[in-house]
This record gives sequence, C-alpha cells and structure tokens, in this order.
Amino acid sequence: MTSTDLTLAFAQAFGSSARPVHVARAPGRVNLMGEHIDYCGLPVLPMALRRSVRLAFQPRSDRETRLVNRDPRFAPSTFAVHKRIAAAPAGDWSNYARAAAQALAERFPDLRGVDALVESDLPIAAGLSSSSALVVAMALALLHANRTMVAPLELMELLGRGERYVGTAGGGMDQAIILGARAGCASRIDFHPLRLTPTAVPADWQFIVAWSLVHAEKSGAARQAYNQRTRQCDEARRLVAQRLGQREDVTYPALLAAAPVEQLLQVAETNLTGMLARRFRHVVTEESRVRQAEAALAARELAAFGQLLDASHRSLRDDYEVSHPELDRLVELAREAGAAGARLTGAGFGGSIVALCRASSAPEVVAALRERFYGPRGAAGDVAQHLFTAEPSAGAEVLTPDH
Ligand code: NG1
Repeated sequence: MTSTDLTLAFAQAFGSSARPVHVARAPGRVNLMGEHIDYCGLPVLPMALRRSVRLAFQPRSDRETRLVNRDPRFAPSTFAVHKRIAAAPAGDWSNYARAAAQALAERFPDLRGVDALVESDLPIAAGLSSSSALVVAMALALLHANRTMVAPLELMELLGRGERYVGTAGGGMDQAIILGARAGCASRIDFHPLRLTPTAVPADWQFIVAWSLVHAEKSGAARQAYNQRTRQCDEARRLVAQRLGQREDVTYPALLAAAPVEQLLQVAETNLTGMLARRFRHVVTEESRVRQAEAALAARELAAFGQLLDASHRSLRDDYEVSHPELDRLVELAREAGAAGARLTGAGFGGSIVALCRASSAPEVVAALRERFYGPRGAAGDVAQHLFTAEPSAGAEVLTPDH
C-alpha cells in the first residue's frame, strides 16, 4: 500500500481529514525447526516473512481505541485501554489487539488509545502467526502513540505472556521472532533467559510456504488440542523426572542436561502410557533436531537440513499427532517435486507446510504444487495467496510515511 493510499483509507475509515499517520508493520513467521517445544522452554529456529500485518494509527487524547480492518470479514471494534479489558466473543479478531493493550496497560496505567486501520497479506489461521503479528503491531502502535519504550527482550516476554489473554497457552516463539528477526537470517530462540542468535540463510536456499487450505482456527477445536498438548508434555516431564529421582518441577532443559536422550527415552517408554511416551519422544528428539538444523544451516548443508525437516514432520505426524491429511499430502508432493525436505510448520491441525529446495529448483516445486495440489482442489486461480517463497525478513518496526 502506498502512503497516499493508506492516508486516504485511514481518513475514510475514521471520517477525519486526511492527516499523516504512522504505520506499525509486524511480519508473519515461518518456523523452520522446533515445533511445539517453545512451551517446554526448549529452543526453536524460526525466521520472519516478508508478508506482514500493517497497522496505520493516530494517537487519541483519551483511552478509547477504535479498530477498523480493511478486510470486510472483520467487523470494527472499540475498547478502552485499561488494566482489565473485557474480551470480545471468542474468535473475534480484535482480541489480539485487546491482548496487546491489556499487557501494556498492566505495566503503564495511563496509556491513551489510538485509532487504527489494519491490513494484512498474511493468510489467516495458516500457522504463520498472523495473530501474533497483530499483537505486536498493536503494541508498537500504543507504545509509539504514548512515547513509551520497552526494551526489546522485555517486550517479547511481555507480549508472549500477554497473548495468552486469548486463551492459548503459547510458548513465546512468535512474539520473539516477530520483534527480533534479522533480515537474511533465521534465529535460534532460547528461553529462560530469552535470547536470539541469528544464522544467515544461504542465498541459494529457498524456503517455500504452502497453505493446506485447512484453517487451523486457534479459537476453536485447535485451541483445545493445542492446550491439551501443553498439558501432556508437562505430565510426561513430571513422570520421567519422578522416575529419575529428579525434582518434579525440573524443567525440560534441566532434564535434558541431567541424562542422555537415550536414557530419557527408555525411561519414558517403560513408565509412561503409549501416548505420553510418544509426546515425550517428539519433544526430546525435536530439541536435538533444532541443534542439528542450526548447524546444517551454518554449514550450508542443504541435504542434511532437508532430512531434518522430513524427520520433524514424521515426528509431528506420528508421535505428536498434530498433522492433517492435507498437510501430509503437501509434504509428499513437495518432496516428489524435488524439495530436499518438508514439514508442517506452526501449530498444525491444518495450516501450512515449509519446504526447502535449491533456489534454482524453486519454480519447479511451486509449479508442481500448483498443478497437483491446488489445481484439483479448485484453488489454482488465487494460488499466490496460498503458495509463496519465503524470504528471511526483518522484525517489526514503526514507519513514518513522508507526506
Ligand atoms: P501458531 O502456529 O501461530 O498457532 C503456536 C504458538 C507457538 C508455538 C507453535 C507450535 C501462539 C501464539 N503460538 O503457533 O508459541 O507453540 O504453535 O510450535 O500460541
């Protein structure tokens, strides 16, 4: 969107004269490795996308916040910024903006609100963090409007916790990478304490993102399934710790430091139910895949990275049971078309896959997915919405268009 376009749209939405506005831009993300382990406090390896949520805003003199979405599927919403912001009904898009406002208002009691116009080119409920991008964009807008600063790592943590307002027990990966991504790089994120370590993505590697056409609505069944996984991981950790004579509140990183993976897996297999043992196996094997993937990235070993993607997908499908037949099909087709590897990305239950190939063979992989996946499903027409190459991009920022 050009700045003129944006100013006009803003004036139209709020009936005011066209005045310059600021724009908070927050990218989506694709997680390359380390799925469903951030809430176990274990490292993950995502990168930010070029696609983003953009929020044009003007400060107000009172606490009101008026939100308008350029996508007509999302109705306008208004709330006052204070410590206890009532949630809109479950599934309402404005809850992500409310989450950001409440998180900041708990810390800064006298915030004034904003008028904000939201637009996005991120597919929604596609495992690419459009929701966290909205949380981050809203937070940056409120901070800017109030001339308030929060140190980056602190803001990542504040918003990671803050997004739980919507009812998901998320782990903090998304807010961290959306705020802290570096262009051209993927970043390993460590938790407790939070730390981001970037590694350059080789110029001749191409990650491709493809949406399964299945919405993974975090406000519905997917939320329950997600939260259930977090509880299962916790229970598995507690039981293994007990068997090893460790404190019951030992963390996953401490557990992994205390005993070799083989021993942990054996303890889990002999003492846990089949389902809990499989959940546990996903978590500890995924942790080692993150370390190996980071090393493969640094060493530019594309084939090795591809194999790790494949192994991660199998683990998410069979042990963690968060895949979907349409995701499995996409993964299979990407490999057949020449990708070095592919896996579901994000929470799963629908959503997207990420595939890796040499940049030179990306057009073939994209063409094969268009013809063999989107074509038969009647979605080849608007395929650019669902299928795109992912360029490792920079984190969120506030832009001031010049008028
Ligand atoms: P998505 O894919 O955006 O629903 C969720 C969590 C992450 C992480 C992944 C799975 C939120 C905001 N995001 O992401 O923290 O646990 O699932 O790896 O809850």
